Amino acid sequence: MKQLVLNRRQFLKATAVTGIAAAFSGSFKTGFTQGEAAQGATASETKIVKTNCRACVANCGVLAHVKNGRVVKLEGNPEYPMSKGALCAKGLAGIQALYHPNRNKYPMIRVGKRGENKWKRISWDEALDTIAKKLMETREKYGAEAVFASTGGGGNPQFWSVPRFCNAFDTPNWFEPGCAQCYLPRTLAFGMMYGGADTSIADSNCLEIYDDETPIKTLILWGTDPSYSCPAGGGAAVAELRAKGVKTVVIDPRLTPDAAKADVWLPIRPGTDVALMLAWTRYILDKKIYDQEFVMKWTNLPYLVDVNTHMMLRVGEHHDGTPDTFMVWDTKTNSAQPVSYPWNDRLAPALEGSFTVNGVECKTGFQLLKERAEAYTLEKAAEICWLDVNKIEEAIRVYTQNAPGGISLGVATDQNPNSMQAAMGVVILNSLMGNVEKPGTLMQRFPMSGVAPLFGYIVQPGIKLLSEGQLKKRLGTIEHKGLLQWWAAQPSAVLQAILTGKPYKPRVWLERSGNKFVTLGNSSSWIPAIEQLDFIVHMYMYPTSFSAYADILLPAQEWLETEMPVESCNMLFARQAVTHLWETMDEGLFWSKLAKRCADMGHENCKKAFDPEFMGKDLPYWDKWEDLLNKCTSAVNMKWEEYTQKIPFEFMPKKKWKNYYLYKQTDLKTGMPVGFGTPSKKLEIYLESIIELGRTGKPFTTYPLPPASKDYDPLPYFAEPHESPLEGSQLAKEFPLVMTNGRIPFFHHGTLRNVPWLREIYPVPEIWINPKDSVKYGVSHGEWVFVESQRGKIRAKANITEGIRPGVVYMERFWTPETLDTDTHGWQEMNVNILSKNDAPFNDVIGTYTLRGYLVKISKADGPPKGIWLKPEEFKKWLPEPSDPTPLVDKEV
Ligand SMILES: Nc1nc2c(c(=O)[nH]1)N[C@H]1C(S)=C(S)[C@@H](COP(=O)(O)OP(=O)(O)OC[C@H]3O[C@@H](n4cnc5c(=O)[nH]c(N)nc54)[C@H](O)[C@@H]3O)O[C@H]1N2
Ligand SMILES: Nc1nc2c(c(=O)[nH]1)N[C@H]1C(S)=C(S)[C@@H](COP(=O)(O)OP(=O)(O)OC[C@H]3O[C@@H](n4cnc5c(=O)[nH]c(N)nc54)[C@H](O)[C@@H]3O)O[C@H]1N2
Ligand code: SF4
Ligand SMILES: [Mo]
Repeated sequence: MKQLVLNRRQFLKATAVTGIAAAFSGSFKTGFTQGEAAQGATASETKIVKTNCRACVANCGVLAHVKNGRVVKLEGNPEYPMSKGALCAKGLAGIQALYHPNRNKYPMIRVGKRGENKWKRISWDEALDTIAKKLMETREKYGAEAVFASTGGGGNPQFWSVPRFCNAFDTPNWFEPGCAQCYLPRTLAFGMMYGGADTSIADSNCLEIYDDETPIKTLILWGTDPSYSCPAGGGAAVAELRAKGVKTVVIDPRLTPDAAKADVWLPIRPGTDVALMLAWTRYILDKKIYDQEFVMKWTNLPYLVDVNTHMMLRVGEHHDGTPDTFMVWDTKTNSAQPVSYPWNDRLAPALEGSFTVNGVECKTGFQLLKERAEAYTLEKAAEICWLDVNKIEEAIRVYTQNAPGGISLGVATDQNPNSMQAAMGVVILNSLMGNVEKPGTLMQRFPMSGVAPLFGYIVQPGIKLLSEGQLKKRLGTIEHKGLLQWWAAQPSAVLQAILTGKPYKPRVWLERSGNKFVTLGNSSSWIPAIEQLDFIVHMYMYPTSFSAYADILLPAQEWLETEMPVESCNMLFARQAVTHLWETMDEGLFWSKLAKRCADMGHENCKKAFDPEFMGKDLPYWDKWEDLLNKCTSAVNMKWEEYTQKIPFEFMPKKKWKNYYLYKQTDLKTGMPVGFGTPSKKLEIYLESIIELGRTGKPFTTYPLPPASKDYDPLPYFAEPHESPLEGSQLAKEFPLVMTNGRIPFFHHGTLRNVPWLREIYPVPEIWINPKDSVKYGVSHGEWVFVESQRGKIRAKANITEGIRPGVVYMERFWTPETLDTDTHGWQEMNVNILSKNDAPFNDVIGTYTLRGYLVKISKADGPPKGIWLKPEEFKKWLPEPSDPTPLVDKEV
């Protein structure tokens, strides 16, 4: 193994003992001389490097202007099919983030007491050795499961590095603050019911909307605001569609730019979406406006279900990859008949009805869905969701009378305990209208290149390493087996295990993302747990509140320093490192190095991870970083170097790539239609396989796990938010307002709060309050208010606006790097996650807790929190300190 080589490191080791802000500030000069100018440009010429932003998950194409080895300007790359040359404020902030005077520059070790904030610079070798030693000791004493890791969610290009490392280390415990709270409910529902991608615009799906020629006529934005969550790409695409006459409906308690321009805006009460979805379903079924042919032939709704076991009747179970043979009620013969895949034209199956088959009481899937939706009349939904009954009907009509179209589901419904059911509800509403794989619809399975993202290469091989016994110990996953789709633990279960020691005590935390106090629910509840941990590592681009509690801090690279392949529609791009500063390291490399250290120290599993004899050609680790990149680009038969010279290029001509109606095409192996990616090859609106998931973990494990405490429900159900504002609620007397959240376009989660130009635009969090509530609670526009839940109290600045419905308030997550060195470490003053809820009830399938839709109260405050910056000139201290580039870290493991 070659050691890390860094320029003149031996002369530069600093031994200063100092506070976080000072430790990372400009006063801590390195004296590094200038290395080679980035990308081979001579000192005087400006070179334009094609790269991709990663200030959020959208990866917009960027042209980085590099002069004298420094990035001097960023602009959008017009070749990128999704953003078409646009960049948002976060992307443009890349230079201020890169050259921020408070970057994490070197590995640091704590020298004072934890939280005292005193640090000493160490070498990467020392850091890796110290961490690996601690991991090995912990494993020896308490078992590998006593080590847990966490990472960042949306926008984190190295997401899968963490489970990969954990698998190699043989600990089942890692989490991220999204997951059960973000995206997993949707990937799970769409994956299990349809076998294709979900319809999140902010997660770069709904590829149909980027096609200038799409025949789409209507777009439903359900709990998503692309104008804020992906402004340069999806947001712009939605605006273009609207300009062309596409009708839109927005279901959102907040008047976002998309809501303001919608044909119908439904300002729903937070947390009640499933009730509204069931009402849409009932209306569509009742009025028989669903796509009869599609529902009959391509969904599993005509199949008979045993009402006692909730399982479908089968005459044949097939184990050769062909679908089982299910039963329908044939109206010609008035008897139950088997229907082989794909269809039997001699049968006339009943869609609705209850039947007795060999003494077994059965109903069709359709009948069960109908009964599930029965209670949700438009009037009932209006009452539950605080909506106007006529507006609900108008919205359904816009959707059902303007085909083709589709429903895009955002993250809003992933953030309350009804999460999985909402995602199922949207699959159903898209499918009932036959909005599947047609031109102009959102549910599509267009081919991917295999090059990007890196996920597959990074995690898949590693799964083999996690032993069966260890998987059973994964915290929270036995009860919430939907987490298995992402191989993740449940954060609340990890927290409880630390606090109670049951079923065992996690002791070491490897944390690799921004500010967990801003992104985890009820973040103060983590403090007593953190105090009990033996060892905490934090790796990030700059110090955050979380760093204050760590024992070792590691410097991660900003996106302008990293490399990875990027895919957009039918084209390929490359994120290219345009510079390298100090001793920052790509995160992917860090996890490889740590696994290697553990292997060197005798960790058998980690050794296997590097052993081609055991792992075969799909090694989860690589000798060189470039080997991984080469492996990715081998999907298009190129080495990384050649690939970066060719980008951008089409991996498939657009016409071929837009592969509509995949389900109807002939599978050459079987001679049958391809169908959907489900066990029955039908769109599984009645999600029978979720029952087996709960009982055994299938299809995400190869061996059975102990069952969850109760079966999961194959159809969506509505659950009133636990903290309910409805009449009769005791809690609502003290906390009368419903709190919700949503994106603003200036920051990505906890990131970029240290970028002067962004903080100048949005220095402090606003709380949106309806004028009626402002009168009721005696607060005026622009005033500081206290916001309080059962769990804590924060401050925010009042924005009195009709843009939020009465009874609901809205806020965004916030922390203040300027108070990092104070007792609050910047996360306690204005952070909405001090108020949110991370205990039961959880979503049954996935373990989701409540980030949106809990109760708060507001009252007048005497002013802003102490020490926060409000005036533009205060942020000047954070203006870029252009540092000379340093030679790239040797990318050998
Ligand atoms: N109250 C409330 N809480 C929330 C939410 C909410 O709406 N309301 N949203 C939830 C959601 S949807 C999510 S996804 C979570 C997010 O919560 P976290 O995942 O904890 O968020 P961050 O760590 O800030 O996100 C990781 C950041 O690091 C940046 N990054 C850049 N390069 C790298 C790299 O190489 N490696 C890594 N690891 N990171 C890199 C990413 O761009 C990203 O901005 O927060 C959740 N918490
Ligand atoms: N600028 C910026 N962009 C981001 C991110 C970021 O932090 N900042 N994060 C990225 C990530 S990880 C994600 S997951 C995506 C999320 O992207 P989106 O899915 O677009 O998510 P949000 O804006 O968080 O939430 C969407 C809308 O839901 C509304 N809402 C709140 N409660 C409810 C409710 O109960 N029901 C309904 N129907 N609507 C509700 C909010 O007002 C908000 O306008 O954004 C990504 N892009
Ligand atoms: S939307 Fe903005 S932050 Fe996200 S990738 Fe594009 S430019 Fe970057
Ligand atoms: Mo997310």
